[in-house]
Amino acid sequence: MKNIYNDTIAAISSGNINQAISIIRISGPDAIEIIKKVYNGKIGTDKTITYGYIVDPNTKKVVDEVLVNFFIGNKNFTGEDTIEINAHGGIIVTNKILNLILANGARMATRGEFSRRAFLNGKISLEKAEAINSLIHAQTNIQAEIAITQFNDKDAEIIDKLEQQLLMIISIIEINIDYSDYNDIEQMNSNKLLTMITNLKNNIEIIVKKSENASDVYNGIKVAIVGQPNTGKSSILNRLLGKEKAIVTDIAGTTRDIVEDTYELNGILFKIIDTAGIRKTQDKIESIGIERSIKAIEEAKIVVHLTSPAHKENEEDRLIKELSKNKIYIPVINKSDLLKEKAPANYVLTSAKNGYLWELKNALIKNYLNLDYEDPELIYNTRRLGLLKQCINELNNAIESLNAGYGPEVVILDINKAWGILREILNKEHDNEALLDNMFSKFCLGK
Ligand SMILES: Nc1nc2c(ncn2[C@@H]2O[C@H](COP(=O)(O)OP(=O)(O)OP(=O)(O)O)[C@@H](O)[C@H]2O)c(=O)[nH]1
Ligand SMILES: [Mg+2]
Repeated sequence: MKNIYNDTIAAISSGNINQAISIIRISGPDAIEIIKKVYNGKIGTDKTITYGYIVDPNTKKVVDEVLVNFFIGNKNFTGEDTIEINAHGGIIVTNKILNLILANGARMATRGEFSRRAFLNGKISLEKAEAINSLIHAQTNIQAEIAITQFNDKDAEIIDKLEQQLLMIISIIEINIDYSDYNDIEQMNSNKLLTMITNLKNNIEIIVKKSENASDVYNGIKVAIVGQPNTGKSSILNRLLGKEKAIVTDIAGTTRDIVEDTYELNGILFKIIDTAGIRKTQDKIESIGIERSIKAIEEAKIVVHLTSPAHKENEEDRLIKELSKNKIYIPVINKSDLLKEKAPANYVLTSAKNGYLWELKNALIKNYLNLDYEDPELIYNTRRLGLLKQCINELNNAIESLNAGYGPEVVILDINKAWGILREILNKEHDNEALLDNMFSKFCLGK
């Protein structure tokens, strides 16, 4: 594999904090020339480590005592000469070394540029690059496990299977267009074709739906806590988080903007949003906050609707219910410590005051307990999911064309688009060779 860059990049790979060891990484065609200028130690061969000193070539002063890893050639992560300096981990020293390297011919790397080079040099797929990134940013065990499943591209199998089904459909249509005179060819029957396309579309829809559900868990499930002022929304948030994140007072209208934090329950990550209480108000700041509350409901997967004992449902509550259609809706009576009579059965009870939260926690987690994160049909990659949805659209177009009585010449256009999209998911070329191979192998045309 030939490298395509003519500049050399460098960055601190271990994070800019005080730590036991820090790593400065250099990658590109001049990596060796640059290290020679600043390193008093042996220049190693591929995959060796040598010991020495970083020395400022101008002042001749020793900057640090280091170990240097050499990855020479293209059989490494980035696919180009890479050098990693293991230094003593102080921020000052680490930055001094980086500055020396930059002063001697390297350019400061941009975010993710080493991985980007790895991808462009054909060392990792785009999906693997994304999986690495996800692993680094994983906040829960489940996220880390999912990220690792993405290292070996199992999506390819799913997409391949769909592609085979689509090729079968294309073959039937193509043959009926091109070879309609042959007798032994399965004649296209538009009802049969409709069934095949619809089945395939349904399959893809199922994959997309369960993948989106799993992706929500992967990315953090958005939960909006909403309700009338003073019902205890901020108190509930604080209790869940175990810290005083939002301001709590007995003044109605305390929270005026959304307050957000992540909360892990049984390995599942929730992004909890505390909102301004929804009510009619003349206060400009508060009403902006209320608009944001409404937006928070729209963006949330789960709506936790707080009321308090003796509260009668009013216009605002009805608005919240209306906005919560198609969401997981959890009606809650907070301040249950003040309850005088038995609460209605369909409500979850909480008391932020007493720390009585388990009913709410159960309700939050309930829908996510049975997800199988290792289901081989899950696709976590947003780009791929987006393309699958486009594919569904094209199949819908084909179904519409068929229903409107259009012939195979028209339907094939949508189907070919759908096929192109499936190929794009795995970055395959749109090649007709594969189509023809499939066509002839399945239908034995040459006899
Ligand atoms: N008795 C009792 N009081 C509570 C409970 N939860 C909250 N409170 C009190 O209710 C008042 C309002 O609490 P907040 O958490 O600020 O209510 P909020 O819904 O965020 O209010 P806004 O931000 O104004 O919409 C405070 O005085 C809290 O101490 C509870 O479970 N029991
Ligand atoms: Mg509040």
